[in-house]
Amino acid sequence: MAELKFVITGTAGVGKTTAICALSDVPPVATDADTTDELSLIKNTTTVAFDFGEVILDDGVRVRIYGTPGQERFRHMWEIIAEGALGLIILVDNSRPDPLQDLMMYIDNFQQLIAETGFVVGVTRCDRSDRVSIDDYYSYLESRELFCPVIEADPRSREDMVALMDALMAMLECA
Ligand SMILES: Nc1nc2c(ncn2[C@@H]2O[C@H](COP(=O)(O)OP(=O)(O)OP(=O)(O)O)[C@@H](O)[C@H]2O)c(=O)[nH]1
Ligand SMILES: [Mg+2]
Repeated sequence: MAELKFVITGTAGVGKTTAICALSDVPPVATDADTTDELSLIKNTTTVAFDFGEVILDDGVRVRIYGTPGQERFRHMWEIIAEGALGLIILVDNSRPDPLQDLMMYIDNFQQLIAETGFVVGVTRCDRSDRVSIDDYYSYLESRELFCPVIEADPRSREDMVALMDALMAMLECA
């Protein structure tokens, strides 16, 4: 049976673990530990290794989804998780001080994966801040000669996350 591997990345607290819990058709695996630093002001736990979930598509294809740790001190995991991946979902927290800078950081770090496969951008916490618009994301990507779907997505919503995954699959089919 065919298998696909996708990766979800983005800043600490953007909602990667939440997204995989919402998406997964099997009990998800998380490697969260208690937060100890300034992140503890925002939430109680953080991913220290990876998240794992699996989506079974209508045609029986299994999509294995791995989430990265968001904190930069665990960035040694990013390359390991990216190995063999066929697509990337970058989640961007629209309520952070400079979401476009965050996006740039993840595009730069996953440059190879992006060049070899495809990626989509999911913008979270649009309910908390609309300072940066979806058009601003498209303008930024265009300035870097990158073209991909940018979609508002609440990681708690399975429907939103499925829409992101569908957009990624459409991108991959076009490539
Ligand atoms: N209101 C609102 N809350 C959100 C949204 N996106 C994420 N959250 C909340 O933000 C938190 C995200 O936490 P996690 O899923 O642990 O984030 P993470 O990206 O896995 O973080 P690390 O593992 O630390 O990198 C959860 O409490 C979500 O409910 C959104 O669009 N709106
Ligand atoms: Mg996490």
